[in-house]
Amino acid sequence: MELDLLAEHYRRDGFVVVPDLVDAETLAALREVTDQLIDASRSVSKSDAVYDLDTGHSADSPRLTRIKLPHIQHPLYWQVLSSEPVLRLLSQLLGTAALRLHTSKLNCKSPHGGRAVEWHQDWAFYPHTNDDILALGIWLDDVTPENGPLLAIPGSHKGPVLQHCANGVFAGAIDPKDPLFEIDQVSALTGAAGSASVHHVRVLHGSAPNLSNCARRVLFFECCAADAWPLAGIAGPYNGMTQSELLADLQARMICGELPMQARLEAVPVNLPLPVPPDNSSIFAVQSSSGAQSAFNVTD
Ligand SMILES: O=C(O)CCC(=O)C(=O)O
Repeated sequence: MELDLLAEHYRRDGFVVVPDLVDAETLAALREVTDQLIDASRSVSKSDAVYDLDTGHSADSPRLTRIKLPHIQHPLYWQVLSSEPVLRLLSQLLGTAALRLHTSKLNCKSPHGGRAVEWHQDWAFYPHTNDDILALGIWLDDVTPENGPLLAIPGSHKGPVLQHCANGVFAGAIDPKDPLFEIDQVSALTGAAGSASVHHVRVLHGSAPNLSNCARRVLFFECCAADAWPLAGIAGPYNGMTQSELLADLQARMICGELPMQARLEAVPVNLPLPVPPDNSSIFAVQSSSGAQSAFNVTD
């Protein structure tokens, strides 16, 4: 699909599938590096700075929900992020060549039960001064209706920020019974490995457990226009930093162009992700430790 058309769909729906974003050679390299990282998790028995372990993880059968910050774990991931086809796509969708990485993650859903991600808007976790922010998800495996594809509500990026609280704390998930949650409108984003999804920071999305025989691994890069300045965030990269550390960190995250010293303020709705839930070490921990209601209480 032409970039202009992709951008039109993205602006209309708040998400779009990009067929064959990475070539076969790059895909093979990404899969190899990721397999090695997953293999190294065999010696890990507790979630740590690199791995989020899923239920049933063992040395014999590694099961992860996530590899954290893949761009820090291996240089190939940053190489792919800063490759020509990815930069062209990001600049087109974000409307600027000055691009910053907010964060990265490699979400893994193992066959037979890989974890659901409850419905949420990323914006609820990390509001900024403007919402020119998106998540690019590069598919390392084929994504099918059965292995827990990203689900999204078209047009929801233009609507309100829904309530993401449960039991008096930030839950990182909406109430599935929220009357503003139009579940009948849902779209599933599926396609071949090497393709990618892009979703806007305000689009309502989630994904079901993986009930199939096939793994679903997605390399997410959350990227913003460089003049989108972070307002607050939990489970985010800037917690506990001094102003100087924050500046150095934002500079280190520039994918291309310069970090401007002006923030662009837009009239965007902002709910702060507070109070902090008991465990904010990852989205999975936020959603489960807050006692958020599941929209996917399916059993295998
Ligand atoms: O992995 C997925 O299906 C969804 C990921 C997501 O929404 C997130 O990690 O914020």
